Amino acid sequence: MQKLKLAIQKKGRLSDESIKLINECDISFPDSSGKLVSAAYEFPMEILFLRDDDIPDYVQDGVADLGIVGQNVLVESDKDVDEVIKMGFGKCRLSLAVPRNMDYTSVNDLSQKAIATSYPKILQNYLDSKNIKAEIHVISGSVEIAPSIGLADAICDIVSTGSTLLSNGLKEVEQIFQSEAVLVKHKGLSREKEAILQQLLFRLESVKRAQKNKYILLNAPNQSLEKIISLLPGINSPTVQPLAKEGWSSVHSVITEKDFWEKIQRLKEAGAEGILVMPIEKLIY
Ligand code: PRT
Ligand code: ZN
Repeated sequence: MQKLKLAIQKKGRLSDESIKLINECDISFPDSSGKLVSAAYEFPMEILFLRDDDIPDYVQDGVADLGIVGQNVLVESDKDVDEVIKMGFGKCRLSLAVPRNMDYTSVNDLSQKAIATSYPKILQNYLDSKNIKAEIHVISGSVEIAPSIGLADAICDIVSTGSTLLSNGLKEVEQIFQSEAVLVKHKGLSREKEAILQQLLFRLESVKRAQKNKYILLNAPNQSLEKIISLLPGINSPTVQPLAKEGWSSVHSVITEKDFWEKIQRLKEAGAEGILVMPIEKLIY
């Protein structure tokens, strides 16, 4: 039987989350430390541990069938692979930043300036779209120090919290690209591998859906039941069971994480008591 080869980052910001998500799909594999490849137990899959920059290339060439990689790396690599799903982690943005004391009003201020980056293609596309000519200096690491050592007037780099920019005396002036980790696949997988991928996607979707939802249990006075149920638009209508206590019911439902605290507040105001909220492991429709 063929095995699906999934490439993930060996060591870095995407490694732990990638492994966690695979494990939550009930796919486990032996300790990977120091290894290049590890075969999963009880699922036809092998995990390849690579540098993130190599993943698009390996997937394009079919050395790996699938890969988990940041969209920033994927787009910059310009490789011919298919994006399958967004993974929901590794979120960041690629931004332009300038020294804090620079008078900046618009991106036109960067015309004829030197910009340091590890993402020359994405930056060039952005500058072209704004009709701006600037000089791009490609550097592979510590881009944020380029202005202070006189190497560039501005930088284009990954930003997450913004604290790296702050501590280097820079300010973020334009967000040019939003990124998160994505699952990519080789074009032209065999039918057998495509079938394994569908099994993997089924599990991934149910895990990701579960992460976005919570199981909620509460006690409601019967006279408020209608109001409380209207606040709980779950996947199905909520389960309502009478409590031993006269005039009260227990209500079970699934609610989304979005506006979670606001919903809880409204449930309380409607008379709900003993609200219990639990994580969901898998959610299958
Ligand atoms: O060794 P390998 O080549 O595999 O790893 P790497 O060092 O190239 O990548 P790594 O592990 O740093 O990042 C992997 C991926 O995580 C990136 O390609 C992004 O898709 C994603 N990601 C998410 C980030 C960040 N957040 C992030 N904050 N990648 C980098 N950063 C860096 C950024 O370069 C800057 O130096 O963090 C700093 C900014 O962070 P804040 O929080 O101070 O703004
Ligand atoms: Zn890298």
